[in-house]
Amino acid sequence: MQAFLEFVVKGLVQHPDEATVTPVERNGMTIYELRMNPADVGRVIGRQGVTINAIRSLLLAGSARHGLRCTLDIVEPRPRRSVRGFAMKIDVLTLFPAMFAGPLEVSIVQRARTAGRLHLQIHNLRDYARDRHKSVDDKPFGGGPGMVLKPEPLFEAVEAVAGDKTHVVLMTPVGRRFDQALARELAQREELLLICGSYEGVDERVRQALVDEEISIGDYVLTNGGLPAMVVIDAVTRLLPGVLGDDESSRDESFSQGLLEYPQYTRPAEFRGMKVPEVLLSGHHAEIEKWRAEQARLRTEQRRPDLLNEILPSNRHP
Ligand code: 21W
Repeated sequence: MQAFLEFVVKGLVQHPDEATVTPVERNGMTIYELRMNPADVGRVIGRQGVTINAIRSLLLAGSARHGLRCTLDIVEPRPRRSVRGFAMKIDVLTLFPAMFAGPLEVSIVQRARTAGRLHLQIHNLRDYARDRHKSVDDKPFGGGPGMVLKPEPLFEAVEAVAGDKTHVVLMTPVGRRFDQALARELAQREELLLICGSYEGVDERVRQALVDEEISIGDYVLTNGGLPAMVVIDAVTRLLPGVLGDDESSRDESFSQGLLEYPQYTRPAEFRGMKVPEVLLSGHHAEIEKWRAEQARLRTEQRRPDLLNEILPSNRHP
């Protein structure tokens, strides 16, 4: 089986000499760990995970015939600490790993991963279920609708994935509201483990014993904590040293100082009768700065007056 997987993976990647397959036994199940050049990870996952899922199907078909249980995990190389220092490790525990294919494999987050600044791994909670049916949830004690995530798989998973320094976060609607200040706090940590709640919630003992902090992304009801976890990962990744260029960074900074963005325009100067404000075409830098500051304040007053009394006294109305 290992030889077969190695053959398939080496055929897919651009650096076949760096691709390895290692079988690891856990809970009576074999997990084949794939390691490869970070640049090849996207290739092995494939668009929307089609490639990795096809390999998993082959594996499943092959193993069922021999009465074995096995699965496949892509293990990313440990961050190279030498690359001017900092790399953050983020692990995610979810029942729906498929949700995470896509958003975290493009744009700035992908760039951070390939640059070795972000070491991200998605873990399937079901892999940590020990019983024959791999159950991860059960009916609530005391009755009521829906299901509650069982403690056993969550404890097993957190104990397997988290280290001493890991900050364990539960994504839950009752958590602290996520904002830029909290993103900055999290970006200071070395290792995060994001647990995605789902269904009707998780057994309270998970909160008591495992969780350091609970986070919500806002007051609306989602299906599970997967999207919120991706929101946190995106916002935190932008703040890691070396991820954004100086240009992008300073732009971010001015917009997270408490005012809304001023209106932006690009060419053409007139489009379907709509003109770009004259001042922006003038080349007069001081005037442009003044106009932008006014617009930012005006917009903030009209749309988000709550922001004006927050964060910086300099934002306050004179
Ligand atoms: C939705 C879980 C509703 C629980 C006790 C009795 C994570 C989320 C989520 C979800 C409930 C976040 C109950 C903003 C979100 C998340 C799934 C309600 C019912 N409890 N941020 N009955 N919005 N959502 N539990 O939905 O897990 S962060």
